[in-house]
Amino acid sequence: MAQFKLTYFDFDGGRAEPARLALKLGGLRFEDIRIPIPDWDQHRDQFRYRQLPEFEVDGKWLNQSNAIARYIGQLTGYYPEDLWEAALCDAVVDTVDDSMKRLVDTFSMPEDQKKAVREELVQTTLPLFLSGLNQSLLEQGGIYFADDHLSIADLKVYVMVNDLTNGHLDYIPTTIVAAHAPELLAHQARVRSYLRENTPQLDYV
Ligand SMILES: N[C@@H](CCC(=O)N[C@@H](CS)C(=O)NCC(=O)O)C(=O)O
Repeated sequence: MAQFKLTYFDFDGGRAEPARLALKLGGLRFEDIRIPIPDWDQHRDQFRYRQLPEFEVDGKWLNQSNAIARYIGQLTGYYPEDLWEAALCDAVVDTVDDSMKRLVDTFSMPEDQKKAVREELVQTTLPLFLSGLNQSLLEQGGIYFADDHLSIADLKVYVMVNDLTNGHLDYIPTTIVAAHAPELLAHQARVRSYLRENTPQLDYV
């Protein structure tokens, strides 16, 4: 069997999490290398683009979280084979990135600027993206985002909803998803159940 190695930061969320979850759902054994965030400065220079995640398959190297998730999704059956359904899946994945990038950009801001920018995001960008994703889910039947089957698009949205509702992001109310995208909360519960049923070794979902 191929040797898989995923390197990211030491938390259950963020850009590598859809790939981690797809690896576990697919039953693929992998080395889950987690760099503690406080140690990042001393590790940064060993990575080609000074950023994570990175993925290796039998010594071959891959970067970009969505390319990694797509590759693992294709290996494990969590990426649509139908071209149109695959395009729908990709669009959801990229939409989540567009919305979360605005938030990630605030991480390094001074506190007063971070507060102002996040409060603005809560009023404008996040409602727009959340309600759009809510609508996309409903258009596909309200259960999964593509192909009537769980895919990396569902894992991507699930991780985003977890990140927005777990109370770890200052100035982002944990009620924001309920306020603008109630279907995404039902979807979060559905994906969590699926993960619990299909990856019993996961104890944090
Ligand atoms: N487009 C890239 C973005 C990667 C990225 O921005 N990674 C962040 C963590 S989520 C990072 O490594 N930040 C560390 C730094 O910039 O020093 C991807 O999706 O993989």
